[in-house]
Amino acid sequence: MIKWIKANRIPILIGVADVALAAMLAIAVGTLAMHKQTQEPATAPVKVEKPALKPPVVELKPIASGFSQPVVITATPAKNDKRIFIVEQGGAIRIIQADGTVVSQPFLDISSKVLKGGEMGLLGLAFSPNYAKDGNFFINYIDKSRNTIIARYHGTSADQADPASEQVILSLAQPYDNHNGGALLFGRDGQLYAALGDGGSGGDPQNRAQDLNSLFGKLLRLDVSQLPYRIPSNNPFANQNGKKGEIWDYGLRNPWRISFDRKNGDLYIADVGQGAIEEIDLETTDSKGGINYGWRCFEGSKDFNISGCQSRDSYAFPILEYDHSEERCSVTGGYVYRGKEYPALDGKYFYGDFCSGQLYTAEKVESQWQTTLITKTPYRISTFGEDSQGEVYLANYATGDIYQIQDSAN
Ligand SMILES: [Ca+2]
Repeated sequence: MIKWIKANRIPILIGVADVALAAMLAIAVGTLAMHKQTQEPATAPVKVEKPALKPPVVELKPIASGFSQPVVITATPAKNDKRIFIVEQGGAIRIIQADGTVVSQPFLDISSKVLKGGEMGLLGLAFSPNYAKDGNFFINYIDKSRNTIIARYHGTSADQADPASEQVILSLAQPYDNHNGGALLFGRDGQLYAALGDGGSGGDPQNRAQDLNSLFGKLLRLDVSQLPYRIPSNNPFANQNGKKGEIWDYGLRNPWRISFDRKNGDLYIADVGQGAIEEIDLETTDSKGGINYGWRCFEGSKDFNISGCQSRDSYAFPILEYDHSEERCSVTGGYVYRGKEYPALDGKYFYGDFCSGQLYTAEKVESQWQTTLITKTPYRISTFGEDSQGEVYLANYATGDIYQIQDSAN
């Protein structure tokens, strides 16, 4: 609108100035100068004041249903690709098209390879930053022999991947059924980040999350530009004896969902607690990695099992934590809203609890993190996700419904 006004007014104003100039050629130069001066305010850009935003009123709009145990919501990075991909824990990936219809054939179905039940299954999906060109995407699942598998697949056509294209890049035998993590994300550095739980049981009995020679309880950072992968030379423990070079961060219990803030690259890690405290950790985009998030020494900021642990200043503690009152039991990490549709939500980090159905936002206000309970849903909030435009969604694990987070006030 502003461009239209400018483009159409400028020629008119030039015309007026020309007429004025012709009329005043015989008049004193000083008068001409004054005349031009009085014309100038009219040539200034037209200012359009944006209406002030009202306090947002968050609503959850159902956009698609019929999924079985949805655990990931994501999209390809191409801005013109408006599809949303839903991962079902049993082993299928399905597509919601831009018009809201669900493609009947799954994008990929590896259910015959997947060990299901409890916290096992198909758990992660990330599209290559160059997906439009290379067609590659990465998944994390538990196979029939209870290994965590991270594998690359290839899309054969827009709505169909090739199930025979699997190339396993990492395999890790799980000592227990639970705490498998599973989140995969590409950072703005082009590296693949993979979140792995502590191996399971309770209380991390083998102290794996603190062991730098184990991949359990870690956030890995892998260069997948060559298969199976390379260890980026600037990973914090690259080329160190007795330490796994794949590790970016450690001291995690079950980092069920992680996200990058697409505006600034900050990393949010939601780490599920043992029996008392759920936590969210923040790693700013300038981090060099190597951060110890504390498990099993600490659950949240509270001592858990400090046998063999360092002083507290050796660990990074959560920006947010909450207890298990009000039926809460398991944090589901979400996203900082950076979409365009609802500007009053900009900068708010959405997250929830799987058991209580509570949906929260968090924001840093004058160096203090503050949380707001948005609503107590009747949903089992299993995951959040972003589409290619930065709009944010969440899934109800129990019913298979997908909701978009909207602001009905603006
Ligand atoms: Ca922690």
